[in-house]
Amino acid sequence: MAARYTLVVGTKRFSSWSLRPWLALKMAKLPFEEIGIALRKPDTKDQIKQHSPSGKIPLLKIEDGPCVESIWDSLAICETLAERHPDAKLWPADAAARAQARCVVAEMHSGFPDVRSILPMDIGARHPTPELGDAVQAQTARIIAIWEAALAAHGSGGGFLFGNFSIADAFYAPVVTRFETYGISLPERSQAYAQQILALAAMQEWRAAAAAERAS
Ligand SMILES: N[C@@H](CCC(=O)N[C@@H](CS)C(=O)NCC(=O)O)C(=O)O
Repeated sequence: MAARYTLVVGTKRFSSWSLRPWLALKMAKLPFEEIGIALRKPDTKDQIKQHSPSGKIPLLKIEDGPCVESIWDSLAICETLAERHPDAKLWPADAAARAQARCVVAEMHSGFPDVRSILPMDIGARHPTPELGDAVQAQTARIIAIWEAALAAHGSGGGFLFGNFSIADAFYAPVVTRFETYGISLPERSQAYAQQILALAAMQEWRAAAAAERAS
């Protein structure tokens, strides 16, 4: 029997970290259940602690026969899915492309702090472009350089960063929405890539759920 997956996610409007594994699961067509936790509430910490030893979400619960395990980091979840489902090709098949994809995912996972804080994810919303200091401008330029280089080398094979959808796209999808929300202009190829990500049925599903949260 297939393992049962439950993904614990935060408020869809804000939780950029949650969007990554959620999108990877959807794009890999892996069925899963969801537990949603409202962020920025007085009881958020307590709610998260009921699931996650790190006090952070997302977290993937895997129930496989008698074994139950929890994976509590967005990259660890994506790596675990790639390992358990090689047919989903969540990493590029080519070793050199895979190494590059891992580099850009690592950059996203551990970097761009000013983009995160000055351009927080607010999916579907439009806000005036804030004052972009030197750090945000440098980090934005680096993200665009990553996209341009990956798309130039691999994009013709499917329009994603490494051709077909990969974990790299899952990791940069929240940034795509930040650039849309704050009106950050992109070169043509990156703009086409951003549009392709935003048009994914899964992204629209997440966005609709975020809009429903906002209305409730
Ligand atoms: N490195 C973690 C970071 C996850 C993270 O920072 N999650 C935020 C929500 S998006 C969180 O759980 N914050 C706790 C809180 O809001 O109390 C990952 O990649 O999953």
